[in-house]
Amino acid sequence: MKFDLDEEQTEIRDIVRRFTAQEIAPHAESWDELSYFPREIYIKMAELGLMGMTTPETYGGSMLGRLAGALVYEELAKGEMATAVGLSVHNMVTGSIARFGNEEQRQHWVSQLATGKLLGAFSLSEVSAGSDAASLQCHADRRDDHYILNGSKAWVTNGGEADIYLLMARTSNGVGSAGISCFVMEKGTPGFSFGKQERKMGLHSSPTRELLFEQCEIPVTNRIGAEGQGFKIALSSLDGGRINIGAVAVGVAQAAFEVASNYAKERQQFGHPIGIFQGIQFLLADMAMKIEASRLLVYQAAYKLDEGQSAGMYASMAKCFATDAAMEVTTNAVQVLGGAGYVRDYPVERYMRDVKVAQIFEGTNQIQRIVIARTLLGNLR
Ligand code: COS
Repeated sequence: MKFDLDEEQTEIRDIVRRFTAQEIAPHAESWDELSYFPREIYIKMAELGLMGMTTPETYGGSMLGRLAGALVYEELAKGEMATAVGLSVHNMVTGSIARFGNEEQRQHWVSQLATGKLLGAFSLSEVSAGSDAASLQCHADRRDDHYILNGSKAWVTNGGEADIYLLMARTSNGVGSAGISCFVMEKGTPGFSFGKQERKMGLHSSPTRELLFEQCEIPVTNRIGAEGQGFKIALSSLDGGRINIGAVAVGVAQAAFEVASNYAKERQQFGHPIGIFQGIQFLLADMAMKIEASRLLVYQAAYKLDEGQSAGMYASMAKCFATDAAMEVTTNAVQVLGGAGYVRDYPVERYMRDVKVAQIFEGTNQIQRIVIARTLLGNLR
């Protein structure tokens, strides 16, 4: 067992670190202030091979894999969480069509997504179906060679900006997960419009939008996988998405730690740098300890998924632990900076506002604990 990055992993990390320092970090504050979605950055990320990280090279992807992906998300999130999240969602869509789509669908969509010509969004949740995703109501009724879609979807990351929406809808009247199918919905399809843009606590440069469907016609050829397979496609895609979010949380937490520890070395009170006081030292020690533990859990889950091992529980552990830790770390970073941390002169208040949602999206941390417990104990009834 080795705990060091190999040469290729180190190179990927360093390339993305430089990219983040040059292209993202200098703009993070203004993007947040202006709620600006930096589409141009996605074109540049495509040039680095980041838009198809779990997509084979035949379809324009780089197939870097989950572990290298974790390094990428961590580095990006140190600069700005929103862009890292947008990229994660895009890769979830690209990877899922590559994995569950047929050859024609891969040729058509994956190649354009992986090369950055198209941007992807993932849409499972509805206003009345969040944690209980299998209760979703948006329905697609089959008519000959197409489906008619009616209903709405909620809280869609990249919503409005994305060209392609990987969408779960009910195709049978039955309740529960078995009646759900997966579709590719293209922006501009008649009957498909966007509802309200959410006004959020943080992650301002990541658009979160409602999708509305009224008698919207989708060709049967846009269905990914068999009828009834949609819920499994969604949850299996989320296994990877949850690891990405764990990695994003590690990046935000690391960035917060760095600001706090530098501040503790410089800020003078009572005639000393405040880092001399145990009240501050213990906060920083706990922050560093939890970041390291989070990183190891993320790497382990990513490794298992790369190796084709059963990774769902490990993905949930990584996501839950890393995002809870990041919330604590960013909150304590604000505490170390005191008044300077609460105002916008330093980025720690943004880190704290942004990372809160990581305990909520891609499955709340309560849902992650359910997944972990069910895996360990079985689905007790
Ligand atoms: N990969 C593939 N299939 C999976 C899976 C996974 N990770 N997890 C569950 N499944 C399958 C199950 O095996 C089951 O299949 P069978 O009926 O053939 O046995 C089916 O999916 C239904 O699973 P389950 O009975 O566990 O579904 P529940 O309705 O009880 O829901 C939870 C399980 C609560 C864990 C699920 O709804 C969930 O993760 N909710 C959170 C949703 C979420 O993350 N939303 C965020 C969206 S992105 S912002």
